Amino acid sequence: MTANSPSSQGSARLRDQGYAIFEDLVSPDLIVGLNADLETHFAGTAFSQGCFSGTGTRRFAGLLKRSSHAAHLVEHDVILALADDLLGPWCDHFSLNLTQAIELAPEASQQVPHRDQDMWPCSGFIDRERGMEFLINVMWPLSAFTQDNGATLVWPRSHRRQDELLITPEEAVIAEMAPGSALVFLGSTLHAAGANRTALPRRGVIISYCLGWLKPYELPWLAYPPEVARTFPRSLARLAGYRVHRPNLGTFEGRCPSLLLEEAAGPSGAIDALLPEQEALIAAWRQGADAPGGHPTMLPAHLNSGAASLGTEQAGG
Ligand SMILES: O=C(O)CCC(=O)C(=O)O
Repeated sequence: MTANSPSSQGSARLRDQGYAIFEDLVSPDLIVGLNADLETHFAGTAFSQGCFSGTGTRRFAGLLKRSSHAAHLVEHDVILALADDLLGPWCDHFSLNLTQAIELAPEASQQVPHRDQDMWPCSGFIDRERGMEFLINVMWPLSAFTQDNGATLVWPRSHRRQDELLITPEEAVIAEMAPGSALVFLGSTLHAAGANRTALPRRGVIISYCLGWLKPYELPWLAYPPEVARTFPRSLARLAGYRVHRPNLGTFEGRCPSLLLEEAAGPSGAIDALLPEQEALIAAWRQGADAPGGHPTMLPAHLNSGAASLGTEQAGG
């Protein structure tokens, strides 16, 4: 990511404002194709239930198996660079959290303002000054988003106001945008779907990415079982959960679940997936423990600070 690339400018804006709109990120034709592929799914989906989703909305997930166009959005290079910049420092790798199509029917009322990171209770315990984010969200409009049809409402800089559950409506911006553009916002940013006061549905697609060690909103291994994930480009399958998160998290039979992408998968026996610094730490411990007169807790002084952690029961056991 270069200093003046759309991603680096976008990252700076996201860190500052908590959201950014990227215009003309993909061709409107791609969005027309995606919308056409999703048409029958919208038609066949019942209204959502519950006071969060909103009764006048239709939602369905698993978009990667419903339209080949969805992969272009999921793996958009500007978006992946943003996710890498904002989430990368806090995990071994980030993962797909959700792909969901949303339709606001005419007369759908405004959604309750919320922050998506509240799904994960630990998000309330972190030191906000360190800038840790759990998620980034991308809203791709399928129809033009306007004030009247329920364009997403975003509260600028609300990621810096975590102690305020709600902020006055006057402070919200209305993310009006055309198909081909995208609204990106942080998991810590207050937002909501607006109210649709028109006679036509407002449609959009939400694609979100989270820290790879979090439980995702949508379980990708159920949405895309191995026989489906095998048809994806390898990079997409990895994003959709077929990748171990070091150390040793999210395995299948103790191994990286990417083994399920091979037709002839049949190996047995766990294989550690550790970060180089974890391997070095264990090697240092082993050296100390195996030395004549060595003690099992012996580590070189620079590693024995308490900051060094194996972070895994299996590796440490
Ligand atoms: O549809 C929108 O504009 C936003 C939807 C949303 O924030 C949600 O469902 O969590």
